[in-house]
Amino acid sequence: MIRARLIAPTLLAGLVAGTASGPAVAGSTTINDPAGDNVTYDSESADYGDLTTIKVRHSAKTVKITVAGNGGDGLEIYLDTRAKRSGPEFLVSWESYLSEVFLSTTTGDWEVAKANLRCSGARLADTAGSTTFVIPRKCLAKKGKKPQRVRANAEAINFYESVARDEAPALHTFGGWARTG
Ligand SMILES: [Ca+2]
Repeated sequence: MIRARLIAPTLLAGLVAGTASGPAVAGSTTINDPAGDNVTYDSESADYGDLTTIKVRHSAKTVKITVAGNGGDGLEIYLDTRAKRSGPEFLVSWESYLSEVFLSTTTGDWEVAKANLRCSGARLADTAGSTTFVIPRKCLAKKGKKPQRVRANAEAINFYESVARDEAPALHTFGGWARTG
């Protein structure tokens, strides 16, 4: 069960979102983000909240997002499912000290629109060195129609400062599309 939670809006919300075109559509796509481009504070280790690889796999029933690197306090994964609408449609969020995965809808400027979406089957699959979010494709449907393609932006979040430590591939920018295989 997805729990209600208010999510702090990311900073720098005024920037224009999205990319005009992306790489070829495929059942899976990978975002490669440089190591060492994260922001750390005080005594945190150098790799705290440093994202390196985000893989999106789009199958008949689920969208799986696997994040490699260091998630730090937690992660926010923005999902774009409609190319014609500005910004993402959904936000998948997770805090490192909780086990729940939260799903929200988003506005065109990357803010939470409706939190606490009911999404039976949304879960976290934690494996060594990476974190995988499993989102049933039906939860991403619009008027009963499941998305034909999905692309993602990932942020490692500093919850205390409400800022991103690292963004992949870049601030308010999506990776390539992953069409259902
Ligand atoms: Ca990085």
